[in-house]
Amino acid sequence: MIVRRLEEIIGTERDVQAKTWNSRRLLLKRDGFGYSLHDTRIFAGTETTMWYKHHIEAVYCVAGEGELVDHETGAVHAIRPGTLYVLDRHDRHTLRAKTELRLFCVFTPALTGQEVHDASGAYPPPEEAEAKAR
Ligand code: 9YT
Repeated sequence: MIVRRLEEIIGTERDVQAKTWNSRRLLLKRDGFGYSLHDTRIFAGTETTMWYKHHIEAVYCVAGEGELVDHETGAVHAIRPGTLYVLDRHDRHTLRAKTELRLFCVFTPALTGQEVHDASGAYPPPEEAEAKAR
């Protein structure tokens, strides 16, 4: 059994900072489950464009208000507590946070640790991230 608390992760290497977000990575590849689980904050007033070419991400909003733009269709979806979205087609998307968003995110395959977005908004493929983590 694994029991972990957010307070134990804050300020460690599992607490990853980017310009528009901060991700507390509760479960990573090395934990051995095939998925990673993150407690993510998206900062108020920011816009983040992402494109997970090598991962599927499921995102569940538990706090905050924002908007999700689907670049494939142009559709704009309201994000509020209780909203789930799944990027099951590696969809390019932009997340706008009106207020700070708190999102629980699950990635498959699991992230290895320190991934931050490249210029296209992607994370590297698992093999590449693994090589960097060594
Ligand atoms: C919602 C989203 O994709 N935010 C970017 C950070 C990502 N969730 C992560 O690495 O935890």
